[in-house]
Amino acid sequence: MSTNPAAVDSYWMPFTANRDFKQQPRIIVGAEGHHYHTEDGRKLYDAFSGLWTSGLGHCHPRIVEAVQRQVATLDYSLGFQAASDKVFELAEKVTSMAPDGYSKVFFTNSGSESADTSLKIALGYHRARKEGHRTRLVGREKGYHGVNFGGMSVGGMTPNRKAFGASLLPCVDHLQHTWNLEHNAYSRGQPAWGAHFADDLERLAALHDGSNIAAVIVEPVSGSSGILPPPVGYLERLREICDKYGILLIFDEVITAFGRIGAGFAAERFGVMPDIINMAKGLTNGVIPMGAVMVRDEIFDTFMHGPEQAIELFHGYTYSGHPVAAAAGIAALDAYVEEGTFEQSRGLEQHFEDELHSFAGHPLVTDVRNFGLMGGLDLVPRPDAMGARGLEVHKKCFWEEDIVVRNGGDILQFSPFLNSRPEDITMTFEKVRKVLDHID
Ligand code: PXG
Ligand code: PLP
Repeated sequence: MSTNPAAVDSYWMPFTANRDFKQQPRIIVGAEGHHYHTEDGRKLYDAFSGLWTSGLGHCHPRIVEAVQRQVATLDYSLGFQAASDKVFELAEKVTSMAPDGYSKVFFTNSGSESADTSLKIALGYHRARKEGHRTRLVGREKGYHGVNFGGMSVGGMTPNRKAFGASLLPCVDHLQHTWNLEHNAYSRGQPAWGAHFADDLERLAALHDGSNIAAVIVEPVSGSSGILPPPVGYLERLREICDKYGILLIFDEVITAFGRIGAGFAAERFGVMPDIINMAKGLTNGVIPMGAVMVRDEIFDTFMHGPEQAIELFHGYTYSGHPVAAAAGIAALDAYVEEGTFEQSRGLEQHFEDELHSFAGHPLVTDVRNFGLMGGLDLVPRPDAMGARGLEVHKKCFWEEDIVVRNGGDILQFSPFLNSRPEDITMTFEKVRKVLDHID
């Protein structure tokens, strides 16, 4: 059976070449474990585990059952001034999984909403401390914090910004990105060179005075812009400079949280504690949309002033703490712990790294980067057709090799399941090699 053309035509797809797609639509009708089912009856291996979302695999029985039970018990509950039992239970599970010192979590519905929420919390925190002059927000080139106005403004991916240029938030600066081919091409894991890129924050503190900067937001490992692990010592240095000037440090862990880099959070893996941690995706294993913003105790406490009956944070979404999402989150977090998922993910890292780096020296590949179970392969762009080669690899993988490989322009991105079989990681790269060996 195939979706009727009028239906295909009606949908304006996100981050998609719509006209190209509609010539030969790639439509998925089912999923199970590590595979998707297509409407033409094929089974595809999912080498991107959703969109970084579904580390435990698709239709995980425990999560499916929890969602089915919850939707029949409490389909929706208001979340303002009253809330479902499930969201409190999830809050405790999230904070228990976190390093010490983060005991409060706010719920959103996506990573983009988490970005905007975290920036608002940072501004509100400073104002509550009578430092309302701290209004500047600092992101980083090549950063991705979603598509809402706050996240887009602090984000640093040119295509996501340029069409909306005049409408970005004011009072935003960007640190330099840390990618450097000359020094760090084909690094395995964290590059040894580049901690000094963090000193770019000193430049901004000198320009504006550090006392006017509210927060710095970075992905501990950049994902969307092509997997950029932090140089050794970089995050530590950023933390030190933030402390020196009283600037809040926000880690956007929408991709890195929940096992993608072999720990509950990147903060734990790197041993660098930010003030605020954003998450989404793996929080529910992608099953129901949900995001969250977790803060250090002191940030929450700072808001808890004034009359007790007064609202402390004028912020929230209709679906903040949705009971069905919360039920999915509880089941996902229980599965991570009981199945030893983070340890399993960590155990796959070396094999994944070795397979990925076997592309060093391929004539179409210019750089290879990895950290945890995040991997990027840079392809040589076709002259005058940026992104065309990457998209062709995605399409050939889909139609000819029965695997889903994600391309961000000419960068191929890999996000294997946290519970992958090593032979499936090998199989993924064999298929990618076959495609790369046969395209121009
Ligand atoms: N922050 C980070 C670090 C992200 O990776 C978001 C915020 C936004 O989350 P939402 O849920 O609003 O999409 C993200 C999302 C890719 C890819 O191909 C990455 C994301 C989304 C879709 C594709 O790398 N990251
Ligand atoms: N627009 C209107 C007119 C609304 O009433 C609301 C919420 O009540 C929103 C936007 C925000 O929607 P959400 O809370 O789902 O983000």
